[in-house]
Amino acid sequence: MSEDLVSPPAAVTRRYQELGYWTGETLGEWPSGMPGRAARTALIGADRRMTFAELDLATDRLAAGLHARGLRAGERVVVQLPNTPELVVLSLALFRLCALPVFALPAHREAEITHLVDTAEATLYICPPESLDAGYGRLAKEVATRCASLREVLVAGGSASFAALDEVDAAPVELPTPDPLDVALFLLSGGTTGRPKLIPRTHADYTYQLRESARLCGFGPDSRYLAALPAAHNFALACPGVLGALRLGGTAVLAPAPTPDVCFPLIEQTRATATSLVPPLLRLWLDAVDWNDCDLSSLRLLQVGGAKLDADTARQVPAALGCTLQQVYGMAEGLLNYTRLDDPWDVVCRTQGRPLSPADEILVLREDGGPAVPGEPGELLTRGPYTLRGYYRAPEHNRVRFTEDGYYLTGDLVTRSADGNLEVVGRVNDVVNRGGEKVPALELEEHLGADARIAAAAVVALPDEMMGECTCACVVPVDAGDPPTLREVQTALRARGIAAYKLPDRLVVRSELPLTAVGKVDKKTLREQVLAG
Ligand code: OOB
Repeated sequence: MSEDLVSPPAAVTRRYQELGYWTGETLGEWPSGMPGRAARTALIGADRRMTFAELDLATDRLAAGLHARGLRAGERVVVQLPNTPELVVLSLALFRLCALPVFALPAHREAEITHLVDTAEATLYICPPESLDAGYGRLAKEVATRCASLREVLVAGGSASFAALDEVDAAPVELPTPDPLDVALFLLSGGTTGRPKLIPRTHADYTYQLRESARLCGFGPDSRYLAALPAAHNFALACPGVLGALRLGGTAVLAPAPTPDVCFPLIEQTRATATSLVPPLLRLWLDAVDWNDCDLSSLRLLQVGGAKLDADTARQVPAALGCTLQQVYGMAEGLLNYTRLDDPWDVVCRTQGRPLSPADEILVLREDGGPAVPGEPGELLTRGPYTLRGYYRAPEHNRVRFTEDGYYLTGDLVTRSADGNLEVVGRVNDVVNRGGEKVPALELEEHLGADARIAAAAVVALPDEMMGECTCACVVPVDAGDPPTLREVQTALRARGIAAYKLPDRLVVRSELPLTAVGKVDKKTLREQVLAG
């Protein structure tokens, strides 16, 4: 498998080891030295609680059961489970077996799952329960027939055609010891174009990310992290997320859905102290606070990231939810930027923070390749102790997404201020090219979002005979009975002092915007919907 992986030069590995960033720690084991860990609550799911002792035993038995069915170190396993204790037990079991989970999201379907199984040549696919969505039954069958590398499909909760994950069980056996420099898991690239790519993450880089993120976020043994977003996504998994809370002897609470009707009562019941959301969900939570009577007072930290959060929404968080806000600008590929808990409030509301590690190297490059000065937008390039050096089995892609000296081209347009904080101002290609005049989608979206009559907005390019492309604003009105007209939107934008060429040419009113698997606005689908009329 190693020829498919791109590793950093040996000297870089040595440097990260000497600096103490890459240690001998591996993901399936807890760091020693925490008295009383066994009796503490590790996991809380909808219908099940587990102490660390129970979690460890369940993990060892599942690992042994999988081993007995033929699963061996180095094999890849596509894992697609909702937020349940089973997801955590399975992940830890795979880490202990040195088998490599490929973390798919519950929203993925045939096209994505078959692509992941085929690319990883996975031998095992773990499918979500049919009780959650009848479509999963079909999905399991489809994947089993189409993917030649698969030896087995296991279904959570069981099914008529496949063995049940819950029944895989055996007396614990001796397990291999992972090399901390080995790949431990694969995350998926979050791009909204093309198929998801596989991101190899090693024990050393991922444990470093967990450790540093937990320290930065003030996590400790009393942290109770609520996974509202899919726990298989980097944000909820390890920033510091579920794995970060567990590592310190804290508790992970697994929410079956991220909506306020599910999460608010869970926060009250479990006294959750921290959680993370994408901006569209934060807006839902803020709206729900008015009619909610749950006690949210245990919540100390709300992390928001995954897409740009506007400063006005950010400012509402402490009064509405009674907790601190932290912006997180991260990517499955590695680099994480956080606002710090003691940053000035204005920095927390207006910026997406700065890199987690002193060893994160950042370049902000203008279109002509020169370095951008503070405040000037450019593409963000990065390399560092937890950023990939290449996607798995994607040499053509790697040639264009990495520089020769190992920097990853994020495709994000950012500005960096003199104090080092980053602001995401767009995507390199998310620009409407209106006859040569460039309209950055995110910039226009932020102006639209500031309109009191607009609840949510997304800007997409549509084909245009005259200009090549024209600008289409898709908006969700605050009052569905009284949506704004194109003329009214244009007038309001003009009043904000923006250039005429940036005004939208078309307005599409929607009751909601399509979302990606993790809850960001899915512009690719939105554009297809608009084109289909
Ligand atoms: C997170 O990871 P991915 O891999 O799903 O998506 C990464 C991309 C970034 O390159 C950027 O374009 C966008 O999502 N993004 C943000 C952002 N956080 C991510 N854009 C603006 N503001 C932010 N705060 O989305 C992710 C991974 C770990 C932690 C948090 C988010």
